Amino acid sequence: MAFEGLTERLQDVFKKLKNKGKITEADVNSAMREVRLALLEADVNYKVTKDFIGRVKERAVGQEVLKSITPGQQVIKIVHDEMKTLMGDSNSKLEWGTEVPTVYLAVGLQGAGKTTTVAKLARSLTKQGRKPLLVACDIYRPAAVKQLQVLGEQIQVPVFSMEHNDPVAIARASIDFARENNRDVVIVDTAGRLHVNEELMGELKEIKMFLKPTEILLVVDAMTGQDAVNVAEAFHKELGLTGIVLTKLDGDTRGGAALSVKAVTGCPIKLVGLGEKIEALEVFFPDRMASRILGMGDILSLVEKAQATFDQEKAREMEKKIRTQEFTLEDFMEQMQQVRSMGPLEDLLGMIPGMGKQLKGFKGEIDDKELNRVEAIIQSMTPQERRNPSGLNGSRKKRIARGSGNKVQDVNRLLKQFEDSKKLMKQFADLGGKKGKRGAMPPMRFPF
Ligand SMILES: Nc1nc2c(ncn2[C@@H]2O[C@H](COP(=O)(O)OP(=O)(O)OP(=O)(O)O)[C@@H](O)[C@H]2O)c(=O)[nH]1
Ligand SMILES: [Mg+2]
Repeated sequence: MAFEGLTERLQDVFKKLKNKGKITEADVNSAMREVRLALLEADVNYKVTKDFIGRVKERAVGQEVLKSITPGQQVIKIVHDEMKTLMGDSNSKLEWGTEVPTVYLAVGLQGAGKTTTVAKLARSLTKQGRKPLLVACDIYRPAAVKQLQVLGEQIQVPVFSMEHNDPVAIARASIDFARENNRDVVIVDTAGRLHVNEELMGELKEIKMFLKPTEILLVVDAMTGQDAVNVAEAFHKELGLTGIVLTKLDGDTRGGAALSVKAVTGCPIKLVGLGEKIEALEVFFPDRMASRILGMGDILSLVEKAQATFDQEKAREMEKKIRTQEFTLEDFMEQMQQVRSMGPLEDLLGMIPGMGKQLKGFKGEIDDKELNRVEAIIQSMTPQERRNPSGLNGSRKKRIARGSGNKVQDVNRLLKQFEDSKKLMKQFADLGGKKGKRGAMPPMRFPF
């Protein structure tokens, strides 16, 4: 999980505050000194930190906070609010242009994640029913066009490229191509450079002039901390960015870029990259990010992730099976695999309030071991046995245990858990049906 160092330190500070019935101005000051150090250590910009602490203190030492019944909680809430404001007051959605096609331009330094990001974005827009066209304007790195083509193929989005031409000409031609081929959004991938330089800016300005992009998105690597912030400042000055995409947040243990870049540049973070996989792109929500940083979890993102992953059609089918008690071990396994495809369990659990800290120690173990075991057991059964597990006798159980490298007790435990969750799900399904809320997926109990 990203930002764990910062989260832990802040939680320690808050624990002290929460444990106090009464809080004095001195308590607030000493807590804020610690928060300040934690932020600086997380590589948050010095001035941003200073202003932030100033605002929190000003609000926290007010009478109504210190005299309230839960002063600790109030202070934490102020920190949360201010942290949210620091990252942007609301989430900034990508805009649509007034003309078709809408144009998005991705810019940034070498290796920041531009090409990956444009492909992720194209995939996500496709899912929303849009028809994107990817445009390969990186003509400098030999394999760059190929890289985009491979990604385009993977997500079934056309890629526009031209050999022996300059980026500006390619960009211009791509608009005609998009119109002729009914593509309503053009996403342009550009070349990176090692540093901000005139050559790069000149080229990008020219592309900007011809394309008049609705969004100019700077892609920066969150792991580079304050360097990312400096890069953003330079690009914003030259190009007038509309948004920032923070990539590699999955590997960012500190959080300095996420917390500083909006405050320093005035330009909002619009998207975040959370992994190398094509689906690892999320809309940036300042309030949810603040909650995550403060270790309050991120339930909303979790719910959305679940909705995006679960196949609605399948969910309805399952619900029907549950109602009619036709739910089998095969379905049970399928559901489990769906949850698995949402990403590492550790990440998911980290989004649940209060879980972040408890997860320390069993990183990556909980999910795979236990789920693998359950899958192995179910896979060792015949299709008939999976459909009717109550008919399993001792010798069959022994066979299944041996076949999956488990003990008979493990098989029994799984069967009991399956029956329990079947009952539980039936209750929920009936409840939902009575209230007339159909199609809602009943909660699922997992064997751990
Ligand atoms: N972990 C992680 N890796 C990422 C993320 N985004 C991109 N990457 C990786 O970063 C590396 C560089 O990504 P590219 O998309 O090729 O970067 P680029 O900005 O197009 O690079 P140039 O075209 O050379 O300027 C690749 O190995 C990506 O898989 C992310 O959000 N998380
Ligand atoms: Mg690239």
